[in-house]
Parts: sequence; structure tokens; C-alpha cells
Amino acid sequence: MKKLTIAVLLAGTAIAGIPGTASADNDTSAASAGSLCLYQAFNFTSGRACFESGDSDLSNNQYTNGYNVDNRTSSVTNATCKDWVLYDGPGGTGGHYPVFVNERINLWDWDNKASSFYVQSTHC
Ligand SMILES: [Ca+2]
Ligand SMILES: [Ca+2]
Repeated sequence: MKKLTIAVLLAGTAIAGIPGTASADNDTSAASAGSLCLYQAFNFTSGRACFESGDSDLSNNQYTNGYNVDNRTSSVTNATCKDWVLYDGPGGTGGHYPVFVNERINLWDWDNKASSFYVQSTHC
């Protein structure tokens, strides 16, 4: 009976550890305050690259994991007071995708396209 209690307590500890992992993700967001961050995978995971201003050519930028950013963005966090626009081509060419103030989005239908991006408008 005593062993069972300990096992339950341990299981409880393991479950309690999960919110700790979630807050680590929140810490990542906090660290990117004031930046537009691009992520290599959906749900703001894998490599990350954060910017405070636009970039005309992502082919010379790398994620935190070393992969090239160009055509490898699957999700975006916008911790700025600005609206941004992602472009399929370099220099703001090709199709585009808007990312509004404080938005956190998965690019489900626009996966692995971004090659440049710019501030569209400022709200601060
Ligand atoms: Ca660049
Ligand atoms: Ca592209």
C-alpha cells in the first residue's frame, strides 16, 4: 500500500512537470518581445529566427538550428505593435501573407514559402 502511494506521488510529480515545459515555451515568447519570429516547424517549434525589422532576402539567414530560413517557415509569432507581410519571393515579390499585430499563426496553407518580409504598418 505504501509503495502504491509513492508511485501515485511520483506520477503526480511527472504530470506537474508538464506545465513547467509549457512555461518554458512562454519564456521563449517573452524573449522574443518586440520581434517577429519565424519557426521552421508548426506550433512555434524547431529552429527559430527573430527580427526587429524587415529582411529582403532570407536565403542568407539561419535558424537557431543552423538551417537556412528561406522557404522553411511554418509558423510565426508577431510580438510587435506592427503588421508585417511575408512574401514568397525576395525583395517583396510574389504572393504574400499578412501577419497582424500580436498574432501567433501556423502557416498551414502557406507553408515553406516565405523568402522576404517587411513591416506593413505600425500601431505604436
Ligand atoms: Ca537576409
Ligand atoms: Ca519562396
